[in-house]
Amino acid sequence: MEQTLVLLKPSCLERGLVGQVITRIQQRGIIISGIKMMQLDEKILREHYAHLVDKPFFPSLAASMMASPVIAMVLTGVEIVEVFRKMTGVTNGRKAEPGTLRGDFCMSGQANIIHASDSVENAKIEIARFFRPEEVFDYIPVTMPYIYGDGEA
Ligand code: FUP
Repeated sequence: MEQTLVLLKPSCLERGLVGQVITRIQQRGIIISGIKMMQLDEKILREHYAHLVDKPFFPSLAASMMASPVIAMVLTGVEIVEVFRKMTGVTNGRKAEPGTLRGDFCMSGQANIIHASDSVENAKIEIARFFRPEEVFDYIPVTMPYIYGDGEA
């Protein structure tokens, strides 16, 4: 099965939304394979947002990501990268569809509560950036036959 890297941003923690986001993840049938709280620093953010370091908003983006700890997660599922990007919604919460996490829980393009890997290739890189191998648990819930049909997973 595929894996993706998710960060619950300071805007998620500070607003007390962690439980609701994790509930949505679990009620969809997505497996949480790794989860921990981390304080991010400039070094890891310059790597994580390498495609944005030259943008004028990068200093405020970095500050917003360091304002409190974040919750990092590795999520597992069939086609999870695509499934979870859809659940996340577009970057700007004001434009995100209702029913998505951003569309239901935020009003901002920066304080947009959550990060999710945008491709299978980037997910592998991001998981290795945020998690040591022993922090990602290789277990299959006993409910698997009720989450996926025969031959799907
Ligand atoms: P996404 O993959 O939806 O998280 O979007 P991007 O990788 O394009 O952007 C990463 C983060 O940069 C966003 F979550 C918020 C921040 N950002 C800003 O702060 N201002 C902008 O104009 C665009 C993005």
